[in-house]
Amino acid sequence: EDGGPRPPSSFDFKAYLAGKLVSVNEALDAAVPLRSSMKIHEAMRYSLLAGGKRVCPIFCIAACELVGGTLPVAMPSACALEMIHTMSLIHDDLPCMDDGDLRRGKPTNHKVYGEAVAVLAGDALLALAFEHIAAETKGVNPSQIVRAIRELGRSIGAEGIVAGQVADICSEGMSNISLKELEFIHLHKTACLLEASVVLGAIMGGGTNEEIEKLRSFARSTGLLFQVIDDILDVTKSSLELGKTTGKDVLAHKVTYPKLLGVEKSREFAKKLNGDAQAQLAGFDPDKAAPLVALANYIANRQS
Ligand code: GRG
Repeated sequence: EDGGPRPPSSFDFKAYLAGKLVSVNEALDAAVPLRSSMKIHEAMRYSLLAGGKRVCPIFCIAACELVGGTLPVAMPSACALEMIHTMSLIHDDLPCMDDGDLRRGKPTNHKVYGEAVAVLAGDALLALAFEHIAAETKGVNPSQIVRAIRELGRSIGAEGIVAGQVADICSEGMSNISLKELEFIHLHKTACLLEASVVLGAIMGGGTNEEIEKLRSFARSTGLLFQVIDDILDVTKSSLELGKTTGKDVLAHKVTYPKLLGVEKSREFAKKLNGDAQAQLAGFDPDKAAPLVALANYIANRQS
């Protein structure tokens, strides 16, 4: 026993995940209908509905339900988060960024639709995300909706994901990146959207400020954890598999946690981050916190 909170044995995480995945995929399908023969909708749907773990939407819904909200109240935000995650992947795969050929097991958006349409599909998903929250969130006080939209804008712009991506690009080819700089990149590129996911869920669910801040802290640790595990998986996976799934020769030069700390210390750091995350959930009802406890453990233990 390491003392961290454990999900009650009655909680069936596999069934929970499968159920939420179906709900989220149905809602995403409905959110971007295929209108007439317009190429842009086809391009948006191509990447949005290509699979993916739906990590952000599920964290959003779990946070909403933890503070007493319902699934329908969280769903427009959950879909918006996946739209933004997907558009960031489309843009990240472009030749001017990571130049990726494959994403979610399929050719990348620009390989199928061309660069111009891929840029525009990303732009349209970003715009739709905000429209979708404003148009589809029902039964929530407008001041909460405005607060959520503000949080979302901040988390993806020049103080959020974009800041992380720019820092990442500027660090390319530099071998002397510090741990602090690496953490800045990951906190912004990856943790910001997970933070927004959980915070939006908690806001829509009517959480108190204290609950929202605990969940924010939980998400920042979990987001960084996601990236540390990603870095560890990168070195433990075979190079053959890596070539198939990632951008061209970016990885050879990429600074990662295992490169700076070694694999063992990176694993210890991951364990610490999971402990920090779980500690933020200690004050909540254990039954209600079970999904988030299990989700953080899932991130910590994932093998792919
Ligand atoms: C957000 C306005 C805006 C612009 C985008 C290109 C860019 C700026 C940012 C790059 C962000 C990026 C690609 C971060 C990495 C995020 C990450 C953890 C990707 C992997 O996500 P998974 O494993 O993928 O959850 P699936 O396919 O399962 O969804």
